[in-house]
Amino acid sequence: MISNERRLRFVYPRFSRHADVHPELREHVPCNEYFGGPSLGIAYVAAMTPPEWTIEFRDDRVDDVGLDDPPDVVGISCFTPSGKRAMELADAFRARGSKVVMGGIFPTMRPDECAAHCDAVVEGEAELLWPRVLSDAAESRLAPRYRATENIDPAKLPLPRVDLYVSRENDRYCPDDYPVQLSRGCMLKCSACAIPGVLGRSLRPLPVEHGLAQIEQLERHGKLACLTEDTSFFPGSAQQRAFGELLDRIAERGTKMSISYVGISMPLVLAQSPAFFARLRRAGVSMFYLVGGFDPITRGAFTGTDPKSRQRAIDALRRCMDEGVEPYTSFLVGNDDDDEGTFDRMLEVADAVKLKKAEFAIRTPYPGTPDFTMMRESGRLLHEDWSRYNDANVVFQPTKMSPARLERGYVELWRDFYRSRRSLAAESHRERTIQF
Ligand code: B12
Ligand code: SF4
Repeated sequence: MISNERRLRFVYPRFSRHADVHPELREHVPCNEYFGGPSLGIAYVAAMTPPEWTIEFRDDRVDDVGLDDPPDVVGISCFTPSGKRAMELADAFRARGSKVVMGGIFPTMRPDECAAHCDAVVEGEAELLWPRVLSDAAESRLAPRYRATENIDPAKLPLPRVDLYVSRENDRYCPDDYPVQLSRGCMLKCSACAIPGVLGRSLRPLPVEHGLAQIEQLERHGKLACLTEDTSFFPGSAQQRAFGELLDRIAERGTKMSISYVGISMPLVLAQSPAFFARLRRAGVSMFYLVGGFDPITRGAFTGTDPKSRQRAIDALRRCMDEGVEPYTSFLVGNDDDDEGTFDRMLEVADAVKLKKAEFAIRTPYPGTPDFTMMRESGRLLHEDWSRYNDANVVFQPTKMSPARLERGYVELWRDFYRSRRSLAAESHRERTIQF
């Protein structure tokens, strides 16, 4: 029975990150560990919650999730790295009488698996479904599955309730920034990406006003915005025009910095015009979160057999520097054409351009992606322990080296890259903060 009080608690389950899996990174890397907020999933779903519900939020990475005080309904949001922990928490809350609803990337991709641990799974974009899920819960008639069959009109999206996230900050956990999304879904099918399967196969830009309102909301909390999706940059598209307009609106408001970094891929850096970089600078953007080795073009850059791609990677990095935007680069290792020489080739490129900060990630075939299907069908998955699907473990059989060699190469990349960058330790808090 749901109480008259109608207590709803959102839970963001914990997961292991690079340095949790490889604690030696804390010695090798002379930087602060960036400990970002949760994905915007809970913040958006919370904003669609009818007013008769009292909303609580617990971040399992930093909070007690409150098993001793079970609410009427628990809404758990997870992606693959936190999927296993999410199912454990779902079991624990159900055993204490709460109704448990799971949503997010992992439940969308593995609904049957999650359904065995909760009362209802919400698949896909949840905004339009959520009020019905809650009224069904209140009337004790929750269906086991809810699947999004239509996407919300971006013009009707409410502002995400990031106040819930900020409310859990403390001395140990206080992100400088929170994510801001400027689009939903994607029409491309990059082999390692789960987004088209979760948020839809059309790229839907959010109104410029909505992006700006998210940034201003964060400013009111004293926070910066990280714009993490490169889909805003698709050349010539409505997205790029909207993104340019957003930059201009930010610039018009004065000189205060409001964006910590902007996510982009190497090919998209090369596709931008000088005028676009000027707009970025006017809006105070001084850092990119640049992904290398993920997209089809730079995937060849470190294989030793594709000098054109290598040169394009160098050009992309130099372009950022020349245009005054620091490329904080995330290198992916473990692509099928990577061999034991890939690690050194990456370091050579990083050193050739005098790259200041980088992170390294192991290719991970996340469920629901074309990569996962290919690996599973060809018998290359080593296991399906989702807690180890987090870019810091090798969960598949590489083609040109052993799993152990790939993992060692990844740890050595962190060590060797930062060996010659110890002076970062003396830089400002912002300059020496990275994700690991
Ligand atoms: C922002 C972001 C980051 C930022 C900031 C992290 C942060 N503070 O969120 C940075 C760059 C630091 C980052 C890091 C990582 N990320 Co990230 N990140 C994203 C990104 C671009 C946006 C997340 C977001 O806010 N989405 C918007 C919300 C609205 O979408 P959503 O969560 O899916 O929510 C909707 C539905 O799923 C559902 N829903 C969600 N929760 C719930 C809960 C309930 C109860 C219900 C009913 C419904 C529901 O409704 C929501 C609204 O429609 C996504 C890609 C993407 N576009 O989603 C990748 C993504 C989530 N990241 C990913 C990964 C792997 C990571 C890392 C683990 C990589 C690594 N090892 O370094 C780290 C983890 C570090 C961390 N989080 O601390 C992968 C996840 C892969 C997977 N299949 O699980 C993604 C999908 C990228 C990709 N293209 O593959 N990330
Ligand atoms: S990686 Fe980016 S471009 Fe590729 S499918 Fe995902 S969201 Fe689209």
